[in-house]
This record gives sequence, C-alpha cells and structure tokens, in this order.
Amino acid sequence: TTERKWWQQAVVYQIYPRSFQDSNGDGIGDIPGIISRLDYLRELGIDAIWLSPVYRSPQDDNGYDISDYQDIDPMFGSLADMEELIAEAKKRGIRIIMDLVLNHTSDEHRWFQEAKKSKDNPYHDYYVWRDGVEGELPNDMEAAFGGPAWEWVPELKQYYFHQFSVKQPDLNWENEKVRREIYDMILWWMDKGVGGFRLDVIDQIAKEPDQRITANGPRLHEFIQEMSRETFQKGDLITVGEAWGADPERAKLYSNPDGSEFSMVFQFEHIGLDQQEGKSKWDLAPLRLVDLKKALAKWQEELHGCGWNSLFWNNHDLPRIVSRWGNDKEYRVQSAKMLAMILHGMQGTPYIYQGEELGMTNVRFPDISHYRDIETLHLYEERVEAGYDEADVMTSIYAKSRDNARTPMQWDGSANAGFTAGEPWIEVNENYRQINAETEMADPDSVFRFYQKLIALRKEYPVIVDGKFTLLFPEDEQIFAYTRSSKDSQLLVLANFSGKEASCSLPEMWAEGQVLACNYEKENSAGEGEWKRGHLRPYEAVMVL
Ligand code: TEU
Ligand code: CA
Repeated sequence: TTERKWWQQAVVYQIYPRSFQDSNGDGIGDIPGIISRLDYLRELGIDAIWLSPVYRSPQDDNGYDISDYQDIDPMFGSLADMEELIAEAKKRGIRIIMDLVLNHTSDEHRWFQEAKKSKDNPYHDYYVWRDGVEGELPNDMEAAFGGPAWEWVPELKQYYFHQFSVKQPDLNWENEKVRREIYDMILWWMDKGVGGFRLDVIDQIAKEPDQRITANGPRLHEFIQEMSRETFQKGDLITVGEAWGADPERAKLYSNPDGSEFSMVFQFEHIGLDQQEGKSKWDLAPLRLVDLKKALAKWQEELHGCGWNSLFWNNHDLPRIVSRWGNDKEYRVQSAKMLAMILHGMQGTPYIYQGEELGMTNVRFPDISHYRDIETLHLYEERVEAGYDEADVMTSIYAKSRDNARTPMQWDGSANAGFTAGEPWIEVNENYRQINAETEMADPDSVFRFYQKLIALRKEYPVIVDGKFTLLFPEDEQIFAYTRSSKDSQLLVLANFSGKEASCSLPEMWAEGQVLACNYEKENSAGEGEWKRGHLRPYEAVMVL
C-alpha cells in the first residue's frame, strides 16, 4: 500500500480574504487581518488554509481575474505581508494553499494588454482569438456571467474567447509558452514556502470552442501531468483541482495515488441535487436525501484505495449548508453539527469554509441593491428583463447567491461583528449578535466546539482516515447512516437528516459501543445518545466506535 500522505489526515480551512478580517478600516478584509486570527484557527485545529486569490486584480470577479500572479493587490497588503502570513502560519503548524486561476487572466494582465496590440505580437497567441465580422459571433456560446462568450476587438477585427466575464479572457493552453510561464510562476510560489494550490476550473483549461467543448478537452490530462511533473512533484504539497465536470473515472486520474496529477479534486455531483433537472442552480428543487446518499456513497466506494476525495458542503461560491440542507431556525445548532458529522466521518480531506464552524447562515438582504456578486447581479438583470416575477428571482437569490457565503465573518457582537471598524464592502448578516466566534467559543456545546472535536477525532482514529465506507439504509428518506471499517476497527455514523423523529433497527453489533460524538450530548455529561434504541430526535447525529 502507498504510505499515507500528510493531507490525507489533514483538515483544510478556506478563507475568503475580502470577508475574513479587516485590519485598516477600509471595510475590506486583508492579509494582516488574517495574521491576527491565526491563533483562532490553531484553536480550531486545522492544518492548512486555502486562501482565495489575493493577487493584483481589478476585482471584476473578486480576484478571480488576476492581472499579476506574482504580486499582492494593495487592498489585501503586500508581498511582505504574504511572506509574513506564510511564516506565522508555519509557526502554528499551518500550511498556506494558494488559489491558482489558470484558465483565464484579467484583461488588465500585461500579457493581454500586449496580445490585443496586434495579431503578430508575441503574446497574441497566449489567448484564444477568432477572425470575424462585427456582429457575427463565431458561435452562440454563452459566458458564465451573462452575454456571449466572444468579445469583439475592432482594431484586430477579431473576437476573443471568455468563459467567464468579458474581463476574464481565456488563456490558450495549447501554447507551450503560456504553460512555461505558468510553471515558472508556480515554482516561484513554491520557493516562497506555500504548502499547496487550489486550481480554479482546472478542467476548463483544455477546450475546443469551435466544437463547443469548454471542459475535459482531449489534452486535459496531458497538460495536468506536465504541470504536475514540472512543478508540484518537486515539493510535498497538497493540490486540489476544481472540476465541475468530474466523474469518478476522471477523478481516478486526477487523484491517482502515484502523484502524477493532483492530490484530489472538488467534484460537484452532490451540489447539483437541489435544482431542476437540466436547468440552472437558480431553478430550485427540494433535495431528496436518497439522491444525496447515493451520490456521496458512489464517490466513497469508487475512489477507495485508488484515489482520494475532497469533502465539502461550502465554499465562496455556494450557499451556507445549514440554511441549504439543515434548519437555520429552531434546529440551527443541531443540524449544523449533524451536517458536520456526516461530512467529517467520510473518507477524504474535509474542507471548512469560513463561518461554517460557527453555523453561519445565508443572508436575506431587503433588495438587490445590497448584493455585490457579479453572477448574482447578472442573474437579476437577465431574469427581471426576461419578465420573471421579481419576488421569484429574489427567492432564487436568497437560496443560491454566492453572496450568501461572502457576508463578513462574524467574530463578536460588536459593531460589524468585529470584522471592520469601517464600512464593510458588503453588509454583515444581521444575526451576528447571536452567531459569532466569541459566543461560540464560550459555549462548550457550540458548533465551533463540535467542529474542534470532529477535527481531533480524525487525528485520533485511523479508521476515519483509512476505513472502507459502507452506506446503511440506502432507501431511508430521513436517516443518513454509514460505517467505516478497517481490519481492526469499525465506526458507525448515524444521523437523522430530517426535522422529524426517526427510528431504525440497527445491526446487533451496534447495540454497544463508545459514543465518540453526539450532537444532543451535553459536553459536561456522560450522556448516552438515544441511538441505542435506534430512535433519533430531529437532526440527531451520533458517531460510535
Ligand atoms: O468557479 C467556477 C464556476 O464555474 C463557478 O463560478 C460556478 O459556475 C458558479 O459559481 C456557481 O454557479 C470558479 C471560482 O470558484 C469562482 O469564484 C469564479 O467566479 C470562477 O471560477 C471564475 O474564475
Ligand atoms: Ca482592509
């Protein structure tokens, strides 16, 4: 068997810098702010921080439009601040994972500024161009944030291709000069001591726009294996690719234990389960637990022993899980803990998104003027103009806007939740007086303390890292239960995913067992969860060894 890698036992925390901690009163989170919160993260017990982009950027897509990969945007601080963060985190046993956006740059990147000067400029073929006639698009492909995927440049009588905003021109990975520049940049960050990389929309770097192929192009794994050989494999890094188009077969290549590509990928099969078939995330449909269990179980079974899963409910693009699939009203604490246990009991590397460990919820701003995200604003414009009922559009936005994840981190009950002394770039969720880190850390039965316990359990019980996953009661519509088994140890995770009482007849072997964690147990009691009688209270969850 291949020896265990450090990131197979690690837990990663994602920081969205703009919303984490402001240190200079401009209402925008920054790197010195993150440094001031490293002790909080050490207390939580995490091993690495995935930092959403802090590079120089015009901020059209909040930093996922990079204009200089080797400089820090002044709004977040300086390269010296970045080097201090790496050093301070290292002192606390925490690695820094940088977010690499390699599918596209900002149109303000010097490469694009050069490329659009002329067709024979040495940088022209760093991007994807098509000759054409104004008003006659090369094809009818759409960009993710609205409008066509082709933008006309009159001086060149050409269109350039952009899968995201018009200010995010796609890079041409067929050009080996592009690949070489990217590899040199990655090695430069590795020399600075970063512990890993998250690769933005990495399955979209191999594309064939004329065939309308925008992901999983024929050369994808060739490019990834070359990048891995030329850079990652020269260090002891964690690398995680964002791959919306991944399936288990592809993931076996991405997360091959031989290290030829990445450590793992973010796949999104479970994330797409509460939307109408063949439509967008804004076209809501209720989640069916049986579908969720089937999707997650498939990934657990298919990658066991021949790949590696990432485990996540949240990120900066997703609504907050306690509002999405838990109950953020009368069962906020119980359901947040239940969701955490289901995720952290599975095989893979768990990711915690800032505020998830506090049970932070979605936001409901009074109207669209309070929203900031380019994707949300485009959606509103598009659907209201198309005649959708404005209340229905807001219902979709309340459920799925990326701003649900981007309201400021709630540190305490003081003004702006302690996030900033100035005007925050986006308003703080008004429930910050009840839900904040200070309150959570003072309460032994808080969501924070439960996450802390789950993280510690992963370090203490090898079966949580290595054990084979087996789903129980696959057709039950309330209970999510599974076992993890290794040669000398068995673990049971048993959870009521619903707000109503549930019961099940547990296999006899589970009549006894040590309760490692239960979300109804009071920290200071030896309380036995109700699970022995196979009876589960609303959102009750228990982990038994
Ligand atoms: O996201 C990829 C992506 O496709 C998402 O934008 C997704 O489509 C959407 O958020 C959910 O509908 C990555 C980054 O995570 C995202 O923040 C960037 O906006 C995007 O790439 C472009 O870089
Ligand atoms: Ca700031």
